[in-house]
Amino acid sequence: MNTDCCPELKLFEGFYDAIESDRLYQRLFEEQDWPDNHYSVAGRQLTLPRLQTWHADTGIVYSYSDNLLQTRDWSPLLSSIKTQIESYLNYRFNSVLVNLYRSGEDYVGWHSDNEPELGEQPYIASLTLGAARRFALRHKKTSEINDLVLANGDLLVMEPNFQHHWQHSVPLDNSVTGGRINLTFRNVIPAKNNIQRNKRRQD
Ligand SMILES: O=C(O)CCC(=O)C(=O)O
Ligand SMILES: [Mn+2]
Repeated sequence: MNTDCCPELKLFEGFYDAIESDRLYQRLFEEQDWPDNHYSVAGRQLTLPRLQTWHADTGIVYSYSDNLLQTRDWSPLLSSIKTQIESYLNYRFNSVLVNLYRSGEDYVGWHSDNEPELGEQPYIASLTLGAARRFALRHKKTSEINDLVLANGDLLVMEPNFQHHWQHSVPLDNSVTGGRINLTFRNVIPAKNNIQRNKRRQD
């Protein structure tokens, strides 16, 4: 898949092969205690268009949307995926956001992963398991649109400047019937963590 638009994106297709990716998808799908995706902001009832869990090292807190994301421990499975990605990239992560797109009707809207907790230079590794989905990119200044397809087992690395220049989304796609789990491994900076309350995107 073509990442020519964005030198700050590195795509490792088939980081896990199809058999291993299917196995990981199934195990995560079953073992994750997926929370309710309804939450309220300023008294308004909202629905997150996907399911989500957040896991982090002790002391790392990432708060938004009335505690929609409770910090959970690392399961042995999540830890082992983290370790494999860390050794491959030679980079350490202290947290992961796990998104379950139950079908093509689940999505994530336009945003950058540029929350203050991630610091000025966020380095994020994103693993796709399950159904292939379009990963759309929109340049912040020119509004140029590009896209990639992220397929089962693909690992996408978003190097720091990517978040400065581009927004991304996984658009709704009614032609997709299968589920997809995406794990974005991140490094939250503890010092800033409790000072800045984070107002993250809600869709
Ligand atoms: O599902 C994906 O590929 C992207 C998820 C994402 O952008 C996020 O959780 O911040
Ligand atoms: Mn993101």
